[in-house]
Amino acid sequence: MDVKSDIKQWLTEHLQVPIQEAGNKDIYYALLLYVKNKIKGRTALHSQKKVYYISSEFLIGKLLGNNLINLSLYDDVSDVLASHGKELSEIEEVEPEPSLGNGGLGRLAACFLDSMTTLGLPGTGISLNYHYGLFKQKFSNNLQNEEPNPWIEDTSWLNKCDISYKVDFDKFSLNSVVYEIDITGYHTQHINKLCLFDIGSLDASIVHDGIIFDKTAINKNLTLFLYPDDSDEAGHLLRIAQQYFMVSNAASLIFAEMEANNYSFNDLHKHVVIQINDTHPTLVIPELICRLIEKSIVIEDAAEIVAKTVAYTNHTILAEALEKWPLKYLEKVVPALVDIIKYLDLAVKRKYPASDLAIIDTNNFVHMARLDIHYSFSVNGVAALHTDILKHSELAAFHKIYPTKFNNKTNGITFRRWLMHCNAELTSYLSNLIGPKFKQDALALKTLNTYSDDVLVLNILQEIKQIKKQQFIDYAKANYNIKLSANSIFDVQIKRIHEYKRQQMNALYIIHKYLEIKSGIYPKRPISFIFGGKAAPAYKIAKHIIHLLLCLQQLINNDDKVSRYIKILFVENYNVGVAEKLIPAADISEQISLASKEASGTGNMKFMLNGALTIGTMDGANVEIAELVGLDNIYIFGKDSKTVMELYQTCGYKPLDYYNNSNVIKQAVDFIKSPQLLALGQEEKLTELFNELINKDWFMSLIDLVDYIRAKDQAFADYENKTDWARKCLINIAHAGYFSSDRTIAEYNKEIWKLK
Ligand code: 26V
Repeated sequence: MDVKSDIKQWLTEHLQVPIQEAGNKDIYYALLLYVKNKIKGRTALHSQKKVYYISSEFLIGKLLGNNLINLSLYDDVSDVLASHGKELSEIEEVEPEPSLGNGGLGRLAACFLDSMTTLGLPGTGISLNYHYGLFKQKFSNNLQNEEPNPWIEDTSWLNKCDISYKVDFDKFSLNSVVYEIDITGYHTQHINKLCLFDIGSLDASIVHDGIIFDKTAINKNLTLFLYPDDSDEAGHLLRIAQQYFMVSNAASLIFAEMEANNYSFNDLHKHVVIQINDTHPTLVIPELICRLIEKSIVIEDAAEIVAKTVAYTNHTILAEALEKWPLKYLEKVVPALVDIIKYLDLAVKRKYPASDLAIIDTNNFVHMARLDIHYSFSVNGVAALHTDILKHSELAAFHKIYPTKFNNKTNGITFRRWLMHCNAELTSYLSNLIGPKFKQDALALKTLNTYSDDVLVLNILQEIKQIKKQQFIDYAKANYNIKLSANSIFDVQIKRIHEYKRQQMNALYIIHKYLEIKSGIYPKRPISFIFGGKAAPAYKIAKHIIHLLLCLQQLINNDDKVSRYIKILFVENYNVGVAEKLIPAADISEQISLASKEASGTGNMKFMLNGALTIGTMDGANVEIAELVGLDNIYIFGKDSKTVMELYQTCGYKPLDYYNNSNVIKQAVDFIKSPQLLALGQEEKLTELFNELINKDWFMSLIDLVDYIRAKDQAFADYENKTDWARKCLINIAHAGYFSSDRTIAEYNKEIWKLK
């Protein structure tokens, strides 16, 4: 039977009514089962050595479209549905998005699974099955509120397994329940698995008033939320319990697979490599040592074997994100590991007495990253600049004693999701123009360069951008009740809300434009400023920034005169699905972190691939983007990382000086406390943000503001020369191939994992 008939037959059999009469949700379930059935016979990749990618987050996004693409079924399913008056894209909409991640770290893990499978590398992802995910962001009164984000339905991609492991905590044990999600690769026959550990005794009814719950009831709450509030001791203990539960299960799984293959535990490192994604899975190190000791291996040898098995990826240099746990908390949750950690610490101290290398510091805090570095064989950063900063500044003391452990693996993104799925129009056009090779080998996009002076090609690229913009305009109208102009420039900043990412600096630019318009200076063309992102529930200033942006949104969008020129849209509950709609529609990609602070960024890569131009600092992977496309095709501004790091060292930055010495800065900052905004927002919050900016401004928004205004105004002026602008877009697309996660994963394998 041909594929279309097969699809049609399946749908007919699995729907209660004719296809044209069926509801979208029913069609979605039928397609989900169809895909699952197609995958059923597929076996997991297998070889002598396997990678276990342990991560507290896997931001996998909706899976239907992605799986259909990987299985080469997308077009056929789409055609069958269309012939019955149904749109596949509308069916995809009803899939709930798994809420298993927070930001770039989790999305990277998801891209990596896709690439591992596509490249035929055996790997298992390991994490937890958080029922309520991170949280759902709701806006009211111009504030972020948090609600549970339930995403698991009875029919879903999760497959319950019949294995269970016992996890011993100090005073009780929990038996795990294991769910697997099959990970397909692009045009490959094998699959990999994402293994999500859960508890059977979860009790979601303990959650009340948003995301509040009894943090001490570990047997009921362990897998409720990702990153539950840890501002008190009970929260800390819960976080440790989550991390321990994840790695203890990982160890059980790994040992079970070792045993099933009859491998000797002395050879663990020959068959297993564990990539730990940031410090959250660090406890896997003492846990594995503990398990090897139970197999009668002496602790010295066990520690050596584990260090040859574990590789650590660092994703941040921000001090507050580098985890350290009070030893006494670990004693309360996992006392069995404390003796091992103390042993590992002593062994380090004997060899390297310097206090900044110690795992346990003089205040009895356990530094997870230090544990990772001492007891792993590889430490990698995620972009060239980031790795450089790790080696020569943040982790210089470690680099000195372990020079060969350090290496760089510049992040990447899967082009299946971030081009082929989210931008079928561009994919199809590129495929016709330069041939389909780029779908397997992203570097083949370079061929596009030969068309950089072809006006016809440049025009079509602009037409595609307009189509994607119109699609987003329709979506925004339907979902946010806002009318954006197709004639406006889409200037987009979507990412977690954090001071170092400097959404506040973007807000100051918007205020600057608002004041200009009020004084009679108008932009040549309307601009749509689009934001998306969540603030950590306990992160006060980040929430103040959201408050400011929402107040500005209300002020500007309701001002008939101003809103003809500028509008703001802050999308509620930003997630992977929204990113897939917004990125192809963007003209300008905001990558404006304070130089040295953004380890890599991956949104920057997604935007360039979809023909948006970057406004950015010389930070993270922006540096590599700038090198690839050349300075004519990116808008770089601001102080560089060296200058910034010197300013930190010398305490040389005084925001008040910048505020007092520039009218432009002063007027923009003062507006935060203007009567217009105070009428819409809370005085206390806006004042706190104002004071923070002029007195502290830890991430130096004011030092870069004037240059930022220059770069943005330049970009907006350049946009008016449509052909030149389209050429810049083309050059960005043509150079995006380097940022395929297939390249990144091939490097991980060649230089770290060595699987085959
Ligand atoms: C740390 C912590 C520590 C306290 C509890 C909550 C929490 C949540 C996440 C993290 C890790 C933050 C690190 C992170 O997300 N890094 C991002 O990693 C991306 C992928 O490598 C990279 O592109 C971004 O630049 C980097 O910010």
